[in-house]
Amino acid sequence: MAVTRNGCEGCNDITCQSTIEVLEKAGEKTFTTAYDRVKARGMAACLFGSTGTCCRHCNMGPCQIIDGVEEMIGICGATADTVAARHFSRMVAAGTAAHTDHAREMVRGFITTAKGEGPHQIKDVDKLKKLAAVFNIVTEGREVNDIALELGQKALAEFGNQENTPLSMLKRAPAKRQEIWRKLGIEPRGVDREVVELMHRTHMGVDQEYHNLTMGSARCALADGWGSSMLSTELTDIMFGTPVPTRAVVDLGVLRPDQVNVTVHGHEPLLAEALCIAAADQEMLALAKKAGATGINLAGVCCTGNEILMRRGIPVAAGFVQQEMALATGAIEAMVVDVQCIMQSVAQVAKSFHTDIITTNYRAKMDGAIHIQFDEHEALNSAKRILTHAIGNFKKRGDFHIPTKSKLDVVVGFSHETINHMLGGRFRASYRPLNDNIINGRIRGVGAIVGCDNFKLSDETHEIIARELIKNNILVLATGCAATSLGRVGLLRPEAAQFCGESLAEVCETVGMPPVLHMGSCVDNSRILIAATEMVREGGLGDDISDLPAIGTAPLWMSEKAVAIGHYFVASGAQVVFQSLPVTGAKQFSKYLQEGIMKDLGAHWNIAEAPLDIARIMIEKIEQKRDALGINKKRDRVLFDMAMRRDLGGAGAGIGDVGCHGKQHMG
Ligand code: NFS
Ligand code: SF4
Repeated sequence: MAVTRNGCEGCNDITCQSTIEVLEKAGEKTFTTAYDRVKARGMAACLFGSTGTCCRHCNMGPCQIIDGVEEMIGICGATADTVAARHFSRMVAAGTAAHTDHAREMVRGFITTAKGEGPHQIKDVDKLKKLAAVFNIVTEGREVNDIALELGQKALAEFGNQENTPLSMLKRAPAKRQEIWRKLGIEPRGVDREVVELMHRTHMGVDQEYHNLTMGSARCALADGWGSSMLSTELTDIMFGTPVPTRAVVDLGVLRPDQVNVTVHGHEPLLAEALCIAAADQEMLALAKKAGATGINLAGVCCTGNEILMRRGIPVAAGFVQQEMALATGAIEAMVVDVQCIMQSVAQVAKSFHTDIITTNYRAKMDGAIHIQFDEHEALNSAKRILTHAIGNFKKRGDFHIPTKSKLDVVVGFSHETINHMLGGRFRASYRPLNDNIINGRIRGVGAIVGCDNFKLSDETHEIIARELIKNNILVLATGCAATSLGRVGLLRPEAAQFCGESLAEVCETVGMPPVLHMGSCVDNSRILIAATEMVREGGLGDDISDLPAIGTAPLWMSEKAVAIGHYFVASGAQVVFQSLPVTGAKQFSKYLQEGIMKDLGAHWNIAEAPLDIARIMIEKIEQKRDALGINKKRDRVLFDMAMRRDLGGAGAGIGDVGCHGKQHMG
């Protein structure tokens, strides 16, 4: 297969060096990849589908609707706006359902841990107590596990709440935002209920008013952001530790030629954490040695990778688009998967090698894979069973090629607590210095680059946007596969300060932090909600999230989860920019999402195609917010004097001070 710098036959503008290297070495490959399939499909993505006006919600259809053409509305009379709004809402419902089912598993695992069953402990007692207070749980004089059990049970009850009472976590939002939700009647109640209600409202013949549907989906999305995702993040932190800055490595080069390579792919960290413990187990290591390997190398793929990267410094081998490439190295003994973002094609690619795909969750099985059910009560035994299987494959490994040029250092682990300490100092953790730096203009604002990568656009997209933002002195927060791809191009290192505008570079260099802060997996976007709320609370930047000079983008989104995230950001007052959204065939609904919704929620969706256009919109919006706050007055450039350095560094808290781990590999 011919491969060039800018792509290869059958590939869609690949620029990722490790992908190019793997495909080159694969020679006359016996498998096909998504790049081949994109090429085979050509540009023939369905017109109606991609603009949101195809409806198949009942058996009188499918109906293809053309906005403005009388005879081209649905058989039932549904208009383009109704159909596109329904479709949008169902994406929000599906995305929320995915985060919710994930969160429920985490809560169940948390309860198991609180009961003292299973291999995990309550690690972050401070955070446990803070969250307990949100749920009105008395903590004084009580055993840690006792508090945790009550918290777990109350959290679980939030999923099935049937009363008209709002979710407990909503009260963490700025008061003004809570008032907006109350007035609009969109405070989410039970998390499951919001998903069910939205599925009902989008059934044939129910909600047929795009504005009402958009508000219904805002309620559902908020149940995700401030409900299930936030619960998952917080309880996972309490159980496995709140991330602190940690050095690690990313990209396919993290696979080891001499070790049993096991990749963990999917989303729920319960399984991944158990595998981490099992991979360090003497019995497992002895087994690996007996098979001729020097150890067991765990590496992450997709968001579960981000979870163990953030907390344990376990390397991430691949993001979403590289999952087939990881297998194509021929160096992986087993790819262990649970739920979400696992392409069915991995089973087909694995067949060309000695690799086994091991499914572990009864919800997610796959033809051609081996199933070993993960049991949270038997977590360690399940993990050992999986590893034993992987070790058994080591001797069968044939020709393999691990990219040599690609293995990049990153510093990850920027929870909102860490940002607090890093900028505020160990003894007076606060968002004050961040706010001050935004007010004085050294940092113009905050841009979040989140979500997936996909095969539709160049894989340089995240990098182009991030570079443009930091060049313009905008601090970047990243999560999910976007964060992995930014790590692959070296932007998650303190050294990347050299690509920043002068004033952001000064801040990064003083604190010793990268200009792109990795905040975790996709459910960890809830950390951004809390960080934004803290900034509001700190003062000087308005009194609602919608006042902040901050904006998010998911330029390469592919999953419905990303739409739920986008909508909970908007419903929380933060603008977002997406690359395409299947709503544009419905004129009024599309205009409402991109303009009119501003009146209701103080934020709106933006749609832009080219990466630089996305960055331009983000910069413009941030500057508009600065104008509105009155902090864009012209001022003389302030030189960075020692007092300011002390101010920024707080009590000398740099990355190292906050507790940087140096762990890179297990085994
Ligand atoms: Ni988020 Fe994670 Fe990646 Fe997208 Fe998929 S792994 S939850 S959905 S593709 S970032
Ligand atoms: Fe067509 Fe209406 Fe049925 Fe949708 S619900 S498929 S628009 S008839």
